Amino acid sequence: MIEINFVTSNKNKVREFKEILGDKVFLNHIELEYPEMRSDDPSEITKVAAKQLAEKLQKTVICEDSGLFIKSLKGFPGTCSKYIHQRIGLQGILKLMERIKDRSCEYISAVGYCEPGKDPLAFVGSEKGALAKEIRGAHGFGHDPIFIPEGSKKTYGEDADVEKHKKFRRRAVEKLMEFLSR
Ligand code: ITT
Repeated sequence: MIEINFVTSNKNKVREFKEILGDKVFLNHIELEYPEMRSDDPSEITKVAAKQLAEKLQKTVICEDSGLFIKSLKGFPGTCSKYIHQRIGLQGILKLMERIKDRSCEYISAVGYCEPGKDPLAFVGSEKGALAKEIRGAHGFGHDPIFIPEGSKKTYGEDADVEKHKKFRRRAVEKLMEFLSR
């Protein structure tokens, strides 16, 4: 069985990774907050973090940087998603979008991977969608109650099986699995 050390402070991410990986993988959660560099590119952020964590812990690790990129706001909040979510929340984002017609957005997950002494890698998954006009549903976490994935009328917050259906994280984690099973 493959064993993976996942460094994250976010328990929701652990739950979703477990759902995607099923019983093929033992996911060892290392609960740790770590500093992230400033960049617009989630791959760059997660690679730098994975390298630092692998050297610090002397373990092969994965970590993840994810975020909501709103087209009409030129990609905001993007890699600042956590900070903005803590400061202005979902209502704050809806307010910023009040008179804006184009509500298209994208969710991106970049999974960083690094073995001690080696160069880091990143596996990226994304999913297009639209911002809801109001908060809908309480499933999932973070931006799920305002993100309507392409092809659906419901937000992820309205989907009781959101962990099974969320595509951006699944796409990134499946690329990681492909690499690990090579
Ligand atoms: P780490 O310790 O893994 O960094 P974090 O919560 O700080 O955990 P990020 O830096 O990737 O993670 O922050 C992204 C923010 O975007 C996060 O705080 C959530 O509010 C939101 N987010 C991440 N994944 C999400 C998802 O699947 N659905 C909705 N919102 C999500």
